[in-house]
This record gives sequence, structure tokens and C-alpha cells, in this order.
Amino acid sequence: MNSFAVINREDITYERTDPDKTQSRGFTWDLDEDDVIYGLGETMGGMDKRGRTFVSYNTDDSHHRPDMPSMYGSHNFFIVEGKSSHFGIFVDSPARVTFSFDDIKKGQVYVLVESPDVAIYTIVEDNAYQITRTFLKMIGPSFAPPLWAFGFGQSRWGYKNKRDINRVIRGYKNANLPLDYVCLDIDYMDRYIDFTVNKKRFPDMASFVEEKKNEGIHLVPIVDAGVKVEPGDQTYDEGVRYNYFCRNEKGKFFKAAVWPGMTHFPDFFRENVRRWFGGRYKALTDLGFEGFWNDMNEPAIFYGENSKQQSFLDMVLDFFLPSRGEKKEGAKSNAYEEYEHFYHVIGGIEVCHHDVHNLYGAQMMKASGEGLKQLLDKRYLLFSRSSYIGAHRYGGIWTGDNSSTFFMLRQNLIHMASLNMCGFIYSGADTGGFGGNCTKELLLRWLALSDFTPLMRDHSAIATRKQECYAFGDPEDFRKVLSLRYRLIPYIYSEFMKARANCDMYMMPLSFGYPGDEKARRIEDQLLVGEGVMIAPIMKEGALSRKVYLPEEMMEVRYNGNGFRQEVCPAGERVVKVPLHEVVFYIRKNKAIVVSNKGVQNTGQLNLYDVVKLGYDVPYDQYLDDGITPVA
Ligand code: MIG
Repeated sequence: MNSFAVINREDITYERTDPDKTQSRGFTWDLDEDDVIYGLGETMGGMDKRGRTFVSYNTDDSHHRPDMPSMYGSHNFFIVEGKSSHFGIFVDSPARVTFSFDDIKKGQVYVLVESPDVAIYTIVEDNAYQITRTFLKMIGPSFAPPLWAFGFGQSRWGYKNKRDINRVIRGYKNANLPLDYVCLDIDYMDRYIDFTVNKKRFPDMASFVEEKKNEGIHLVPIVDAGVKVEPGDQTYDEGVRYNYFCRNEKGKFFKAAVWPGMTHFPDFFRENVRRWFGGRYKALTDLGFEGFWNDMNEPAIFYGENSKQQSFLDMVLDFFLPSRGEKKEGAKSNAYEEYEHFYHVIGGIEVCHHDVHNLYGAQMMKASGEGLKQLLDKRYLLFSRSSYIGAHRYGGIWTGDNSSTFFMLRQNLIHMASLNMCGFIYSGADTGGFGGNCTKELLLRWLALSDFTPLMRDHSAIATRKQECYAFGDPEDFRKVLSLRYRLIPYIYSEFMKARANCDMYMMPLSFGYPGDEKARRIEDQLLVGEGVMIAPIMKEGALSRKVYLPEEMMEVRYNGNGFRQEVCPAGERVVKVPLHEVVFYIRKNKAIVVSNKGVQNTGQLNLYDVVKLGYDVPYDQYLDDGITPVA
């Protein structure tokens, strides 16, 4: 059908709510009983979003409760699918939007947009997959990360200096575990000042970066949104001199506290500011860095001149004692009241931050991505915490401060489906969980899912149990589960690059591949990965087996750390046993995949041409390139 038009006013009743106060507007839509609702990217809850209310308002809240309405990004695209409904809606608005699906108004979709600045698009196609594909064409292809970004990364908030980083790399080497990159969290900086390096902790960063690259390891530093108020610092001085920072209602530079203490926020909405901030990455690319993560860009604000000051100790305690943080009203890193006092200049007009809040992180991604493209003659890695629809053209995202629970592992799988629907095909969660203490069992099961996610990074918070793959005694089981990733990269990379070129999904709900299959529609714990693979990871504590639904005959592939065992399985339900050290996945009927012939220790050793085929006896169309040269 391919119709794509602004929403039909006869079908959807617009109603102005609170016209005096907020200029909000909304619409409702009557749902059929069997309608399923997909989408909304980074939100908590099931694949089917029905029965819940979500609020797009980018939020840094590390207590990911099942009923939390907002997360770090706003991805206002959803799909209603049932016997008679097949449409997708994209609500393009920079301010707060509420989506209530059969919740506030029973039996109805109820969308409330708080800004007059809104464009609403509907996409009508035959099924959810086609609707998504049309949407993905509208928003354009994902950025292309380098091949090494498909390797495994280790990270932890708390690695402080060269010694810590070397210890991690040695840990992986000695245990014969593969590794491609290590992230540098905020402690590499000089007093959390962006684009600086603490010289005591990293006396000669350039040669350290070089030395690690020669060992096959990339270092990936963090960059926070807030720029420390620090006369004498280049970023601060230039920002002030050229008027690049946001101002408050009194015309002074807006000031609020984040990790560095008081900071100013770059006005990423202006092109010249983006060009400047993107150019500041030169301080880091000159040191040899080629990958970055952007944090705190919701933006997170601990407190400001208009909100109650919190002590550093207070915030740290909230972090580590979830029960303490949860009891507080509002999340610690979102001094919402500050958003009313901070202004952008957009097209020459002063705009209150509150009205464009959801775009801030995405604009930072744009600044970083465009800057890095200029600075490097090769592909960069970038992943951001905050985002908005469209930002996938500049980088990937990770899903923020999850926790070491099986619940969050299941959420990770669901996130992968809904993020892919919104264009963020390069994404992943903190494998093993950020907050809380990870167990060996949880990390192994999590790795078995992350083996298939483009961004595969183990990350954890300070003061949690050590979570590197060598930190749980005998690493043998980890070697087995992690080595699968490196065998799979030829397939993962090929499917990712094809998906981006075709504006397609890399991972998707089972139902997208089997439209019309009633049973597949209700499956929320299996995913399709690329064209040929279905996964059904074990995501329950203590479970050694699980039920898997096969919509058609498939090849069951069992990997035990050495070889692959294949077995044709009939369509229908089956119970599969998966010991902790094995990974089982499925190849769809009449599909083949390629895997690396050899296990390797990093992507630098990987030969994409040295592959063997698994699955059915059909050709596999492998995408191949050097993994470095920028692609259009
Ligand atoms: O307020 O840089 O989500 O990944 O380790 C916490 C420290 C700031 C939040 C990020 C997390 C990172 C942490 N950051």
C-alpha cells in the first residue's frame, strides 16, 4: 500500500487539553481487543506495550523499575497491529509526550503532546515489519561503526589509571579470553574536565593508546555533556568567549552541578556550537582514540542555582543503596526544576530547555558524530546514553544504568527489538548489569544474549562485585561462551552492514519474521537476528532448559566452545537444555550463515574471508569490506 501521510483527522480525534496552561494537544484511537502495540524504543516493559503509560522525557534514573515511565532516550514511534489495524505513528516533538496504551483511557491509545511544535506521521502497511521498514527508510541509515566495535569490550566505573587498564587487559590475555576494547570512565579526566587527561594517572596517554592498539586493544574514553566552569581550560574559555553555552533567564550562562562541580552546557542546537564541540574531540583523536561514549547528556543535573544542593556523599549513597534512592522524590540526577531556567538559541530565537529537552542528547550525538567524521579518516565508534529518533545516523546507544538481575537481562532482549524498530541497530546493554552484584551464572547467561548484540560491553559501577570475565574463578566457561562471539562476527557484521544499507532491522521480534503466526505474536523472549538466525536465550535464574517456539522447521545449533553441532528440528514447541557453558541458537529454514573458521583473541586477528557455512545448503550473501574505511 505504501501510504505515508500526516495523520487523518477523521480517524483520530484531536482534543486540546488544558488550553490555557500548556497548549497540550492529543489524540485518541480505539483499540481492537486483539491489537498489539510495538515500539517506543528505550522503554521499560514488554515487547507489547499495551496496558502501560510511557512518558517521553529523557531521564537519568538508575533504578530501572518495571513501571518506570521514562528512560534516557525518547523514541516516539509505535505500531498498532491487529486483525484490522496495521499502522505506525511517529510523533515528532521535542518536548514531553505521554503515550497511554489502554491504560489512562481504557480500550484506547491516548497520546498527549505538550508542545505546539509537533508533526505526526502515520504509516500504513500490511504488517508491523513493513511499517517499520517504511519508517526506517524515512529516518535513514545507521552510522557504520568500525569492525572492532563488534568485538567484546570491558568497562567499569572505577578503572583509574594505566595500572588498572593494564591489569584488565592482562586478565583477559592470561585467561585466554578475547577482548577488543576497554572503556575509560570519568576517572581518566583531570577533575572531570572534558577533553583533558589526568597526567598523573596516564603520564603519556598518546603512547599508551598506541601501545594498546598494537596489542589489538582500543581504548574508549567517556565524554560528558557538561563543561566544567574552569577559567584557563580551553573548552570553557572558548565556550565563554564565543558564546557557545546556554544562558539562564537573566542572560547569564546557565550553571548547574554534575561530576565536575559547576558546569555550563554547550548549546548543541546551534550549528556553530556543534562544529566547535565536535572539533574539540581533536584533543582526544590526537592522542589516538577512535571510539567514544557520550554520557550525562539528558542532560543529567545534580543540582543548580534553583534547586536544593545535594552533597556528593548523598548522591553516591543513592547510587549504591537503591532503596535509599528510590524513596526520594524524583531521581537524583534530574533536577527538573533547572530545565525551566536554561535557554537555547534556535534559529535566533530563545527557547526554554524544557520545550526541547528530548533533543539535547541527540544534538550532542550529532556534534560528536559530525566532528569525528571530520577528524578521522576512518570510521569512529560512538555510543551515547541519551538519544532521540534520528540520532542513529551519528552513533549507537547503550541502555544506561541497568542492574545485575535476570529481570534486566530479559529487558535487554526486549530493548533490542524496540530499539531496532526505532533505527538504533547499533545498541546494547551493560552486560552483566551496571548496579548490584553480578553472579557467574548471570554473566554467562547475559553473554549468551550479548553474543548477538552489535554493542557487546561488560560494564559495572564502582563498589559492585568485580565483573570481568576472569573475575569468577576458572574462566573456562566464559572462554566458551565468549569465543562464540568471535566465531559469529562474520555473520553479525555482514547482517549489520546489510541492515544499515537497506534501512532494515538487525534484530527483530519473532512475529516480524512470521506475520500471521498467532503464536509468534505472543512470544517476547525470542528474537530474530539478521536474516538467518533466531535466538531463545535462557533468562531465568537456575534454569538449565527452556521452552522454545519454532514457527517453522529450523536447524538447532549448539556451540560448546569448540565446534558447532547441528540438528534439524520440526516446527512447534520444544524444550531445549542449555548448560551454562553452551549456547544454543537456531538457523531459519532454508537459510545459511557464515562463522569464522577459527577462534581469535580480537577482531584484528579475524579473517572475514576464512569462514565456514552453517545451516541449510543454500548460498550466503556475505557483506565484506575492510571494516575501517568510512561508508556512505
Ligand atoms: O552519574 O561515569 O550511565 O555508565 O559509569 C553516573 C560514571 C555517571 C553514568 C553512566 C555510567 C557511568 C557513570 N555515569
